[in-house]
Amino acid sequence: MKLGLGLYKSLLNDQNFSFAKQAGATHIVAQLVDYVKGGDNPTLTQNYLNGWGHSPNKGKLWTLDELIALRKQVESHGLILEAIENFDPAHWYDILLDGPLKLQQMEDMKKIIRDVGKAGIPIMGYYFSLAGVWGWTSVPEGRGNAKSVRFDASAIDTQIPIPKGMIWNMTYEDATENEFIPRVTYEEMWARLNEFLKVMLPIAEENGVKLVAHPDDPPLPYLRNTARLFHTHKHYERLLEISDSPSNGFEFCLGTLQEMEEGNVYELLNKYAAQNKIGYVHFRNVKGKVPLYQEVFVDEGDLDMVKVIRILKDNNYQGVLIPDHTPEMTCGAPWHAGKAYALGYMKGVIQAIG
Ligand SMILES: [Mn+2]
Repeated sequence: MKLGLGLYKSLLNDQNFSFAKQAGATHIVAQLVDYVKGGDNPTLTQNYLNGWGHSPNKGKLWTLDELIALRKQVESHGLILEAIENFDPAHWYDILLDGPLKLQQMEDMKKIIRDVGKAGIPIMGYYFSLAGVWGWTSVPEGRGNAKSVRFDASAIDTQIPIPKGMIWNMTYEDATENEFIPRVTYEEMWARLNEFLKVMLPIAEENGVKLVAHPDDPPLPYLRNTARLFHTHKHYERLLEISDSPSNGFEFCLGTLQEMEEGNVYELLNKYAAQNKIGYVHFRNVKGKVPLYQEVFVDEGDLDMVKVIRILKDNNYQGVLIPDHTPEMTCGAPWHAGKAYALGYMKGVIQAIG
């Protein structure tokens, strides 16, 4: 098993590749969508109502040259670019919405997946969701008053509809105030995912790319009046019904899976690590479950992270673990300190269990 660091778009630079290397990471998971505020010092949202931001990339796909340049830059630091995490909502919104540009966007996505493969990047993480990550607040109520994410369904209206022009908690064109995405059922979402994967998995396989799905964060059956595909362990496992392609797999987010109402995360991890269905792991801990939970430091939550590493080792897991969003530590670089803390913990446990 390998240690990696996930970097937001605003952090994809030499300084942060050095930071990753210094903290013991060997791999990078890169995000190319700019959805986090704060640039060099990113911070997770405090105002969930406004969305993560705007994507200006409608019709502007990632190019093969850009992807290759990123891989080479990562490699120049002695690191490996393991994955790209998340498609740009401006590239595939009508696939998610079953809208009029769907066929064109399917062609665009084929090109992106081919180019990710041609660029020598083996994994593409994605999150097939309309509401996206939504409804959190970041509050200074973690250990030592660290700022960390809380979700409390009772404190918000979880079914506020999504304005047109927004998807996945980002706008891709001007949002229209009084027009909203109509209610979308689970069956409709499932049909959209099924169609998407039936087309993309053969392309992914041909180009040596694994497409791995993140579970729904927060894991509610409906959010913003739209169904969520992967809000329980059983629903998440259903992903594999679509295809047994080696390119079809999980972006295994421990925290999100622990937040779900039922199910045993260790059993799920053991089962799919054994089947080689895990592209990479989001290593995050949490206290509580939906409808109320708080993200916490890796060493203090409901999950036994030592047990997690042991399960991965027992299954000879060859993939990468990255810290997921972590509580922010009170200092000049809250995000970096939080990640360094998580990476140090992870490295220590891996060495001890080795
Ligand atoms: Mn995650």
